[in-house]
Amino acid sequence: MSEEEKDFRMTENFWKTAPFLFPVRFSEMRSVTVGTAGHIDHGKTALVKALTGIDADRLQEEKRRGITIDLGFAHMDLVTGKGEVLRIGFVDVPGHEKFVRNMLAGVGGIDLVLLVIAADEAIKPQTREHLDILQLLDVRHGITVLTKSDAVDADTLEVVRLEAEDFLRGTFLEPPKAPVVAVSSVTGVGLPELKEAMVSMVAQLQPRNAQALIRLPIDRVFTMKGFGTVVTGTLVGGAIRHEEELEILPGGRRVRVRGIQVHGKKAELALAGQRTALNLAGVATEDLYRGLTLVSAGTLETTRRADVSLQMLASAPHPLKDRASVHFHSHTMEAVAEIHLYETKKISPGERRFARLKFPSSALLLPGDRFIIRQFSPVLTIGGGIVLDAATEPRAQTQPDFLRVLLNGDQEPALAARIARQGHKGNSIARLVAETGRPKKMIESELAALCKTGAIERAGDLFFNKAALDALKLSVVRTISDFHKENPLVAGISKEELRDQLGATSAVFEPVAEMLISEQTIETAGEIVHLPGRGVLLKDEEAESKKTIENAFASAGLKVPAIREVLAGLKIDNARSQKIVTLLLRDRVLIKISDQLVFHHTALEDLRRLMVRCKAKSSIIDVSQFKELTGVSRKYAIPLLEYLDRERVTKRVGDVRTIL
Ligand SMILES: Nc1nc2c(ncn2[C@@H]2O[C@H](COP(=O)(O)OP(=O)(O)O)[C@@H](O)[C@H]2O)c(=O)[nH]1
Ligand SMILES: [Mg+2]
Repeated sequence: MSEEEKDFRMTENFWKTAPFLFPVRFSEMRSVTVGTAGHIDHGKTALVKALTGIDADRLQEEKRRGITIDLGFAHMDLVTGKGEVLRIGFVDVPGHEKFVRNMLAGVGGIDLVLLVIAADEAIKPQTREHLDILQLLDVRHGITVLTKSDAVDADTLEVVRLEAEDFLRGTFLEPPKAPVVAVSSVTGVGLPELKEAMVSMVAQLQPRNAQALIRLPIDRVFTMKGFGTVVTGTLVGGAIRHEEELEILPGGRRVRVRGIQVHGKKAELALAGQRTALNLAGVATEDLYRGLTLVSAGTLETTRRADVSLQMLASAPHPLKDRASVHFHSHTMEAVAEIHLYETKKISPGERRFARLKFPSSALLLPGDRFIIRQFSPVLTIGGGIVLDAATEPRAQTQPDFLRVLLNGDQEPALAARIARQGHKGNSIARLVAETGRPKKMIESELAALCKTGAIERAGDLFFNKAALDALKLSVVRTISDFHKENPLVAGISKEELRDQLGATSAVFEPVAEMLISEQTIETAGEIVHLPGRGVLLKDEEAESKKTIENAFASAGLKVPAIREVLAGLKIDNARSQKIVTLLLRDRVLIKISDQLVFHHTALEDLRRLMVRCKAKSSIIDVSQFKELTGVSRKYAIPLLEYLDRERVTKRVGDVRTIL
């Protein structure tokens, strides 16, 4: 049986038989996750054990070597002055510089940190590195614990306290806002004060959002006999129910929650902020590993690039060049990232810049996620930052101004910018949920507020930037208007062709067309769209007359009738028939070669071919030969030859013509 398994079984059996010590209703309980941080051997694991009675060094190698290699977990309940139970889950991290990557996987989801500084050693390299990491990850609450107080005299303890206060200045752990508590895990001195400080700190914490989308970054995977696959992690958002279907990203595998344990106790529900163990159906242990994330099924997407605000530590040894590769850590995930800087070729220690990160394989990242970057060799934390956008458009189309709006952090302008970025393609609620990782309800209410201001407009299921929608409407109207100009005798453009010419998807086209119809800017007749008062169909008589005229010329070949005679035979009045002739000439169905003579375009095309065949025998032709060849009289032959001269089919040389 593995160490994890023993641990899991122990709590499982214990809580099956033991009654709850504090029988309070679930809603009255607060659950928070507390992380340790600090240099190796400063007493982090001993402190967790002194507080909880649990040895978080669970691996045999850890016990043998007496050092923490991987994350350890423990839990306890604290009771507030008002009798409220606080469930505290601990994530004990390794302090050794070789295991910072494991430390990073642990601190991702914590609410509160205990920064441990041993009174007999004071500030050491990983005290600094861990504090840097905590600040870059935007951990906002914590307590500094001076451990091993029994190992030094009172004066030394005071000196270390002053040193610590100096070291913490300007950080979230600066006293007196954040307390510094001296303890001994050996004698127990200071532990009650530490617990008290934890209770009052937890009271200041904003509860994590249980309404948010589910996100459980996996930090441990193991198999339990009789249970199967078990994963653990700190639930950073949402609530997981028994029997719920979840999705594992990257990959998209669907799994079912067969059992839940929270802070080591069997539960029906896991809430944001809680240390959570899930027994999963539908997946084998071999297919899971630290760094994968369980999410609400069908809501989020993975990415291979992310736009971020990148902060270099002042202590970083070198500037970072554009296109540099670094180790990237976020939540429990670790990857290699290539850094593409915006607006600059290098980022110096202490500087903050926008950058695009590129990953060799898919990753789940969402706006607001904090990350750490470490250089390759020697491996060292050099910076970190905040993810602004993981649904990135090509870099050339990404404006730093867009990133500035996202960095600002206000949700409504950020949503408006995400909608504006899609231009005439619009943006949907489902896509905005996937882009931001924020719950649908919140996005819906923010969109409603934005619609009221007029900054965005809804069409069907899509939301558009007002200016982009206006431009799209205008181009719909222009396209129809152009169609009318080119096709005056056609009722209107088909919806399909219009959509095609606009290059719009039907999700965009249909609602926008509906809008224009209800605004009476355009009109429809079946599948045909036209502008009001335009593209009126020819009446039956006119359509018939048009056909008669065309046929009369088409069948006549070169021996065309006089227009007057053709028109005289029609049922319609002269004005209307003249209009039809004008349109036939404009559309080049009929071609006028002189004041009197009009031909069907096919007759003239035949004539050109005839001239080509004639040239094969002789390239010189005179008027009488032309008359003979075409069978037309002189009255037609002269204008036709002049037409051919103009068209550069023939060239007049004296009395004869050369066929060109
Ligand atoms: N005297 C004394 N020794 C301590 C105290 N806390 C831890 N230690 C010892 O310091 C060593 C390192 O402790 P550990 O908790 O493993 O440190 P970690 O690497 O920070 O987790 C162990 O030998 C502990 O017994 C303390 O409060 N007083
Ligand atoms: Mg340890």
